[in-house]
Amino acid sequence: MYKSVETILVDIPTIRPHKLSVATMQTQTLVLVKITTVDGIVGWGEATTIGGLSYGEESPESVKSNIETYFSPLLCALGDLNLSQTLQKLHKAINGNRFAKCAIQTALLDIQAKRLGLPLSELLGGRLRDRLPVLWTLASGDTDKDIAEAKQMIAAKRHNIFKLKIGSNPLQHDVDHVIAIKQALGAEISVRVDVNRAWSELECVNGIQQLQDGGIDLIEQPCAIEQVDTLARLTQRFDVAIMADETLTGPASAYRLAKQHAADVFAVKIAQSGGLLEACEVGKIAKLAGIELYGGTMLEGPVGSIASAHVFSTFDRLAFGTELFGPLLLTQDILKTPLQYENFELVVPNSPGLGIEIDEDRVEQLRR
Ligand code: MUC
Ligand code: MG
Repeated sequence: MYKSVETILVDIPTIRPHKLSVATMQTQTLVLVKITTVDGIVGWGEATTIGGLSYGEESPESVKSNIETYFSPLLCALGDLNLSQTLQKLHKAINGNRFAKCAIQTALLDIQAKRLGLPLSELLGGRLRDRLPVLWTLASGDTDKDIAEAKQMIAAKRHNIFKLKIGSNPLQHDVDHVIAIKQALGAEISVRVDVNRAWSELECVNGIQQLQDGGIDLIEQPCAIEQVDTLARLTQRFDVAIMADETLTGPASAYRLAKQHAADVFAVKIAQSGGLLEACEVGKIAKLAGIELYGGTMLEGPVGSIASAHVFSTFDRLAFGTELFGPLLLTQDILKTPLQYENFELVVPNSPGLGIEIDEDRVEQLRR
């Protein structure tokens, strides 16, 4: 049923350096997966990560190699199985590799939705909204530049919620930077921080107290990935919402975090979850545990961002919005028609499958 599986690495410069505690990005490497069926339907998926191996456990190069060596031969040798049976075979044969699995699953769902003539969201139970609020990450590292960038985004009606990447400077420097931006933008504008696991528990207590007092409304992944007890103690201790990001690695991890109520909010990411269906499961677990949801990103290009949008469109509550701005951080587009960002929101496409059209000539020009 599947004729070919191709993995394409596309290096695209970012519009400005994007500074995280774990890496400074000047370029993003999109990891695109194209699956073609024997009867000629094409599906696309994406397994993009951040900063090589500094953020996640899979690199663009490892994803490409593993898909070519293991996933592709397996998929092309399968008989006429349905989607669940296909995914079950892959899961039985291949351990881990959540990003690669997500890209493959996205492409398979894109194919299936195109076959049925439905938007992908309708295969996930159906969308509850056609538009998603999208925040912007200020990560130039410079307070005045960040304030100017935020004001420009508000004036252009692109974004009115901002996340600041901190953790690479001394704590007080970072906290002062955040509070200066919050004060410049005013009470109406939501300002959040992502520490990307840089702080010890003592630093968390000091930093979060000041950020809470300064009107910041969300603290993302302040401590190390494995420090779940610390995350739980911070969640108990502070009124400001604490969010699990890197610590949350799919449904089993969501279940463990929920049992301990180790976070107020889950940053759901399709790649970290291991697929779109698994991201929906994470959403269900959060709902049952009374944990709020946020639609996260691995700074994917348009394929992963729109796949995520289809998932987030099905969530009952999305209290903290989304950060599906990845394509806007890139200097080049790979779509024939760009994604629609308007009025502080991203429009979830309505045509069959992912609802986007890849410009394959452009991809050919840009591929590594
Ligand atoms: C992360 O940790 O959330 C999302 C937005 C951004 O600027 O970086 C990513 C990763
Ligand atoms: Mg994060």
